[in-house]
Amino acid sequence: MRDLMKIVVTGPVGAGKTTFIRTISEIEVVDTDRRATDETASLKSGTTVAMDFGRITLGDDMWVQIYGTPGQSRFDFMWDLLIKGAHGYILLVPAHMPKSIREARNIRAYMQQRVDIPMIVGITHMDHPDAWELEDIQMGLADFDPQIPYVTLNANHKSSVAESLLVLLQQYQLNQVAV
Ligand SMILES: Nc1nc2c(ncn2[C@@H]2O[C@H](COP(=O)(O)OP(=O)(O)O)[C@@H](O)[C@H]2O)c(=O)[nH]1
Ligand SMILES: [Mg+2]
Repeated sequence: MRDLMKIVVTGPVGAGKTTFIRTISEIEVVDTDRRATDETASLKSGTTVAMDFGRITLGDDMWVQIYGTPGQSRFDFMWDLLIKGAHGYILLVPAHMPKSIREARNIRAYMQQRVDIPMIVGITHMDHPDAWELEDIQMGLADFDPQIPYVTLNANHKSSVAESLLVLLQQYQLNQVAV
């Protein structure tokens, strides 16, 4: 029997959640991107309204299920459903959209009220000309525990996505040892 881990990828609209899962999943990704009809339409043409789902195999004995949440807070009932039973999550924050830092804080606060599981922050879009410096983003997310690892990644690059997942899995293992 393989062990099963459930990981959640969350973050504001446009952070790279759907791309992250598409980049790393071994199975064809189930995604529910729909044409955006509201304020997100100006950000991108499709947006996740329910969830993304993908899966990877680690060695011979583990499956990691990866769920991506919708970005908008009006779908926060989905955040609740998806985070339940998760072993850890990654909060993606896009470096080129400073406004999304507040949304990222809201998502984090929402998750923190529901679960106490390992998490990391993944900064995407660092290659964008308007990207904020990592330190400025960290300051924007000021109330975060200094123990939380930050990684920078491009959701389109497999090695970059794999590396962030590894950091999250390490956090999970550290947590297992500590309890
Ligand atoms: N240049 C660049 N584009 C990225 C990066 N991460 C994601 N993207 C792009 O950002 C766009 C939005 O990504 P998407 O996965 O739909 O975001 P979601 O709303 O969080 O699901 C897509 O066109 C991705 O290819 C990154 O680090 N750099
Ligand atoms: Mg999406």
